[in-house]
Amino acid sequence: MNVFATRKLPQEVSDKLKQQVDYSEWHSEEQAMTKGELMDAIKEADGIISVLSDQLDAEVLASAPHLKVISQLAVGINNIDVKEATTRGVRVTNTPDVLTNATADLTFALLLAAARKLSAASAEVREGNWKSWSLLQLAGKELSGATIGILGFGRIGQAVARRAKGFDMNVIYWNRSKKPEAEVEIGATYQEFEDVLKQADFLVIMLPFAPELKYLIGEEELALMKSDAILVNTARGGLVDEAALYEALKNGKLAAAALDVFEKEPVPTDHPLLTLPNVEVAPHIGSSTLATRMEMANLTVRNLLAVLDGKEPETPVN
Ligand code: 8YV
Repeated sequence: MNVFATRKLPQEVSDKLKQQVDYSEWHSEEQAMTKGELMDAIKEADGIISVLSDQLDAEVLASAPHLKVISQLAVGINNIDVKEATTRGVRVTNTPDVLTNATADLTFALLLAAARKLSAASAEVREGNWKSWSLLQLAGKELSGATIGILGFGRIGQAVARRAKGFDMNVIYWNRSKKPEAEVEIGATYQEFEDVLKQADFLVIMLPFAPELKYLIGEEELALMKSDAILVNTARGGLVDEAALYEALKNGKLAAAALDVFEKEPVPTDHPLLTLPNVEVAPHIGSSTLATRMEMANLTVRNLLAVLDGKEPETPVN
């Protein structure tokens, strides 16, 4: 069996794969593959290990006539035309659950960084601008007693809610379907979408991307929010209209934002949002703890080998 990975896998994982399949991987960690390079690389592939930045659309799938499995190294699958894969008899798998805690942790790290102005605080120390003590020096936003509004109450949204409870926050959420059991277990309350926007002191986006959710948070939605609220997005860049977010942050209609995800990734360094002092940023590292990334890699390989072996994968998508 021929298997191609679009990213380098850890040596111990690729060594394991090499014992069982004819394995190759994209050589560069600096440069993602172009569509042409991807189509060329998977011509003979029975299996692909893919990540979010690989566009596996109908055209690309057509270039891999032997393909049996796409094993995605992510929980998100918005880069894959799953319908087309299913039509072609290609199994798709992903990595849910194993990254829930790591992603919820990073969400909280960013939320706290924005609430307590950590980038500015760090710069003040490093750049020699820490002159003396003053009463309101870098005065931040209190978490205790504040309302956190979570849009999307799946696994990661609920893990964020649990952490928020530990910080004595009032937790409200919106989700397409209500989650009564989780509400009771965690102590969260369902609210209508607009009410979450209006009430949240911290708005956390925890939804998967779908075309109909593009710019879910735009000018109108931002206008409903409190002007001293903080927006946190560790889900998908396309869910937020970045131009509208920039205007709101620049014009004092929103206090701050913390972003791990962007509409275009890697985000261009001349992006207007990066010029604002009230924006905390990270390079899409929600799931990136050593333990979680290794578990994601191992699950991806187990799923791939299961399908190639004619067995049911642990975490199938189709
Ligand atoms: C991935 C993610 O690490 O799993 C997801 O959906 O967004 C991240 O955990 C990354 O996008 C690689 O595919």
